[in-house]
Amino acid sequence: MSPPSHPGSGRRTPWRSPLRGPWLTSVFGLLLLVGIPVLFVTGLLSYAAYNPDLSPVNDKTPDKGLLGFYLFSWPTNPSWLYRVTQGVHVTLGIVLIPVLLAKLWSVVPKLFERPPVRSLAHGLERLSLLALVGGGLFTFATGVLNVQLNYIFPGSFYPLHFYGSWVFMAAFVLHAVLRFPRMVRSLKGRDLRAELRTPVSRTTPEPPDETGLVSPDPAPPTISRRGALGMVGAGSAALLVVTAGQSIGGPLRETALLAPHNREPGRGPNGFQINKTAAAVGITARDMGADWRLVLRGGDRELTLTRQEVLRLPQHGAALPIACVEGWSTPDQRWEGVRLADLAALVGLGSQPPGVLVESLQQHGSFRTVALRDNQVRDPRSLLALKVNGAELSPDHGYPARIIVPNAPGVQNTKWVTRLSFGETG
Ligand SMILES: Nc1nc2c(c(=O)[nH]1)N[C@H]1C(S)=C(S)[C@@H](COP(=O)(O)O)O[C@H]1N2
Ligand SMILES: [Mo]
Repeated sequence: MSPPSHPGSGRRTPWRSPLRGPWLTSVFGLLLLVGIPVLFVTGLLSYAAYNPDLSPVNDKTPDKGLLGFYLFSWPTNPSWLYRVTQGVHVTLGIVLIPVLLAKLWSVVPKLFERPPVRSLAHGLERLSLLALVGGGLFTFATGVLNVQLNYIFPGSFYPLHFYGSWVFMAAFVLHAVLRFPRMVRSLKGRDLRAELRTPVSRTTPEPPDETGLVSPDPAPPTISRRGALGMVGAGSAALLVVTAGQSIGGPLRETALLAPHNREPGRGPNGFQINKTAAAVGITARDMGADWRLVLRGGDRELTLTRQEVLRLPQHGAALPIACVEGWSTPDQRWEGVRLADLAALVGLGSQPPGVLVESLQQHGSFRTVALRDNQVRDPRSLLALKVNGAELSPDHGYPARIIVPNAPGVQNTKWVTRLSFGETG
């Protein structure tokens, strides 16, 4: 190998792309500056929608402390809101992955800067970059693995994604504030439209500047900036096409090639996506059979009903979706059953009913119990559903009875319900 022979740089750097420079980094940075706050806000809303401050059974991050400062009582209106916010959260997160990777690629020489620490200030800056890059990759990775149902991290998804995102956002805000003026300057330095007309043959490096992003020893171009932006854009567009269908539902669900496909619901009235099947959580035909009872509790009153008795109570309908935290959702299904408020009245809590602790037949695993807030119990569309789309609930959709509440995350729509304790939070 010949010794390095270029002035100004003692050793040959491995990062020689002539595309790297403050302008390209700023284009990716601007996209993330718009997208990541949307991810953060929709993520915060999703956490609030779980009603974590209502009950320990709802709270997956009991040590959140001040990070729960913003929690509020999640509304039941409009009924499609969580479908939209969580669909946006998951779809946008997936679509931003190529942009995130491109941004990292564009600054990679900075990440491997040597010496790694030059001064105290420089050391602090490097630490914040570690939180930014590490926190960002970690938050995206946990999110993707969770929606792919292939969650391989040690530890529960919720606290890891929650705390990871706070670390990431703290570093992100600092980074955005410090770099904003430079980003604006860099973006003004080149014209995007002109860049989109420039082929490889006329692609030249950006002028060297103090950012250190421009290679001191650039290689000849093999792709234009137009090509690089196009590649990232095409990657994001492809991810959008194979992801968004799971949130839109209906026929478009078929296009969601990246969404979990291992729980085919079949056709007919119960032919919409299933989260966990009865078999998967150990619920047998016997559990759901003639011995099933619904226990209602309110204060010191308790009432036990058979399914026939529940069916004889006034039945009401509501058209509501199921919207999972994983981003998939169904269009409105037509549910029929007994209003939660009417069930509260049966145990003497008729006017202004309180919240309720819902318990499932399910013995093991997550989501077998949930606490619902009073605003949810009081909504006339909140049902203990016995039927869907005109048919009995299927075993996998929660037979003999399940909760359905407007604008609630899927986890709160408990299946195989056996006990409702009004005024209790668990
Ligand atoms: N008992 C019980 N109820 C449950 C669950 C569960 O695992 N166990 N999963 C919840 C989740 S996360 C979702 S998204 C919805 C999905 O309902 P579906 O399978 O009828 O579509 O059920 C909820 N109810
Ligand atoms: Mo879910």
